[in-house]
Amino acid sequence: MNTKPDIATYLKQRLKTRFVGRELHYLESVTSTMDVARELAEKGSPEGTVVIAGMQKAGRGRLGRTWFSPEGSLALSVILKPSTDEMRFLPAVSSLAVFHTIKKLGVQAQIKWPNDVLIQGKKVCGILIESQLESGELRYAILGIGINVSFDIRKYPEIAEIATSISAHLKQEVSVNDVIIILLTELERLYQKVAEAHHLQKEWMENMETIGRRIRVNMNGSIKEGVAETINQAGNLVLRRDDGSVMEIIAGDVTIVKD
Ligand code: BT5
Repeated sequence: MNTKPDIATYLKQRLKTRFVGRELHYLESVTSTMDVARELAEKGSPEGTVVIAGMQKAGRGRLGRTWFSPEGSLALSVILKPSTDEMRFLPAVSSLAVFHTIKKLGVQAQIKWPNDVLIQGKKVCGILIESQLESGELRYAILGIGINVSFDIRKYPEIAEIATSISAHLKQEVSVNDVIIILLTELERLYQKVAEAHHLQKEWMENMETIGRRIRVNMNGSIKEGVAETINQAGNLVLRRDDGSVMEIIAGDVTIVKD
């Protein structure tokens, strides 16, 4: 693997975490950090191993969608090995870690269920969680986080209207390495809290723009509309339809319907 030892060493020296980033690979350019992390997990890399890319050539979102991660964006994947039961907290842990990271940089963000992070309604971060199961038990999960730190979104017409970056809000350049250090520190802090998951759940909902709003959910082409009532213990969205019935949404794309 063509890692860049200088950046990896620099980041490891600055990180004060216990296990997240103790094994850390920095690659200048990759297809997707998800693929590299998966290879490492298959070879037995420990929990907390982090793969960071300076840029991705084939970054991906859910359902094979494209994720743009040019230079100036943060793209990383982390190998985690929670219990099968704790796996359901990863969306809360990861989106809250990003939420706190952005807050520490001086910008107020919001979480959009299940795990996008927005600034003033525009997407600044996407999160992808892939898991590997064996006989119904989780072997490992790969948590992929992409944050638009410091690049000019206007150069990407496909996302220019829907996306934003941290630097656009701070009106100055932001160091991707600084954001990596804060993010990995927050991620470890929150991941260690999964044992007190009800606190996480509460904090997650408090910072979610989706709750209480009228929304439209697209589940692979099937559209449902109603009010987002709450997030249940399983991490699923509870939707109250206009006829009063209640539906549990496990996965889907949410749009806020303007009143
Ligand atoms: C996501 O998918 O939001 C998950 C993105 C995860 C990216 C990380 S980067 C590190 C790791 N390596 C990877 O290859 N992936 C992970 P989804 O909810 O499906 O949203 C995808 C949609 O977001 C696209 O169809 C675009 O509309 C939009 N999009 C693409 N690039 C974007 C960007 N840089 N900023 C904001 N929106 C973007």
